[in-house]
Amino acid sequence: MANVLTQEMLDSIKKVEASRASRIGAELRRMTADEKQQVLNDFHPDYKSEGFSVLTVGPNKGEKVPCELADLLQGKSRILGVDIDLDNITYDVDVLIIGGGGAGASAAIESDNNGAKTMIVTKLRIGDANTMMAEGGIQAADKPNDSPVTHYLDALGGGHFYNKPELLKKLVMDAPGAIQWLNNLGVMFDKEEDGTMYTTHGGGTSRKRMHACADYSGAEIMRVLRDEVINRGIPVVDFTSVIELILDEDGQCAGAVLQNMETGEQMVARAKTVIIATGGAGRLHYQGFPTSNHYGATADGLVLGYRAGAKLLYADTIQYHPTGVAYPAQMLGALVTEKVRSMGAQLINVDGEAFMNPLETRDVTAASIIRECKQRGKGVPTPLGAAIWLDTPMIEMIHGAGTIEKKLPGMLRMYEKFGIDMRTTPILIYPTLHYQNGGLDVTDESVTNVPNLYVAGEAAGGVHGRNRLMGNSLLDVIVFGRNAGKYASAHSKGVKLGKLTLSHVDKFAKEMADAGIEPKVESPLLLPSYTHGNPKLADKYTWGHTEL
Ligand code: MEZ
Repeated sequence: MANVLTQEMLDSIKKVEASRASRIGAELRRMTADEKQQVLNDFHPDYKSEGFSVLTVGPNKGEKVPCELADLLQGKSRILGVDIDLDNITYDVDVLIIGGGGAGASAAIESDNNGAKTMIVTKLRIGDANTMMAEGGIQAADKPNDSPVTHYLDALGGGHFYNKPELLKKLVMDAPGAIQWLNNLGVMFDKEEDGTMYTTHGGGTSRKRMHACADYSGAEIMRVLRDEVINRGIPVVDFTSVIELILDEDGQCAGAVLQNMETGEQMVARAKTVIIATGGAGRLHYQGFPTSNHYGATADGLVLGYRAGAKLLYADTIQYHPTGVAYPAQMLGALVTEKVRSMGAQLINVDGEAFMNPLETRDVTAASIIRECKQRGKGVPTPLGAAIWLDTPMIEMIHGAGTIEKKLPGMLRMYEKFGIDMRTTPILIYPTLHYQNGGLDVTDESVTNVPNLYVAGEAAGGVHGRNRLMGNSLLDVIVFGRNAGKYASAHSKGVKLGKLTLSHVDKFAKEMADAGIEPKVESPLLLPSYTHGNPKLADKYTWGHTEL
């Protein structure tokens, strides 16, 4: 251990150990509403005006979004100047699903149930997605002391009352059924000895409603969904990205232009309905933050939808998970599940002080950690900036020896690889870019303002308001993946498509030219390029988050 941690870290750990016994069982004060708002205003990245640009064109013209996203939304189409023969149709389906994560797979299963000719297209492989990387669990009010109404109120408060009511209602009402659906498909949830679901708290939840599969909940759920898609024989076109949506002459969504990621070959897929299930944007590294996200999380769906005329909602609100790995650097930004805090681990500063209740909502917790490091100077020095201790040995003291191995086996192994035993040594964390709270605006039938265009999962905005609670994302991909699959497949039965066109792409480019905008990048991005071929730009991605 001593060769992994610096002397300063070891000195600070002594203070953490010295205060530990007195902290166990102590009730840590909750912040008042005013205190929360103050710390958000002063320290949350969403409140830093320099991180945002105002859009000059498109359906959300005049609204602010993160600078990196604005560049993509107002980027250069990959098909500008390319002659695409829209009569040469390679795939002709009822429902085209873009994205092979939890939302895409759930949508495909329900669409298939409805008898629709369904196809998934994914730029990587099915399952290469943020769903796979989700750790802590999935919320559902299915215990006698809980109810969907209580779940609704928790999520509404967490979302600062901006959640779209009809979406949130569907999320919480369909949650118990979603758990049963997954359980019946074969997901191995943690259970009590009598077979009932084992549930825990998450930040901002007033009841224990987090259902988990140890600390690899998303991987277990994705394993089962992927098997189901494959067993049903639903076609999956992998290593193929969507580079533009196709409309018809009446402005309805009518398919997509696909591009093989290896050969560059472009193909046309005609579809009566299209579901965008492309996930998040962590790989855009807003404000220089590291990310817990999958390599493919580059906001492609937002770009495709926006250029075709679909509106965004709350695209200016981003979730920074309070506990990303801050040290060792090889794991920088990787998720340390909130479950660690829900099992009792406290957030401790360099002097061994528990400076906040660890189960405040994520935005407040992340902002408080940043304040502790940046303003109060109470962070622990690391080579990449100041960080905060997450006092993991408390878990074993509270719940008994062996708990971490049983409940957090993935995390235990991750740290062991670097010579750190989190059962006996606290771990260093700092906020990491985790989730896009907003996205494309949809109705409770998961459809956008563009006819035949549906969105599910992280690419959709509104259900979580301006801050999502833990465990409502896995729930979102299941509930709204299934919802989009049901509605898109039912709707496809009555769709009559006209002549296919890409004129909206030229129209968007003209609108940009008229507004005097020179595109800075080609979009959708598809995969992150950490240097853009220019070694000097590598500096931009060194994520030293805090001055020491
Ligand atoms: O919903 C999430 O983001 C989640 C469960 C993350 C985690 O802390 O494990």
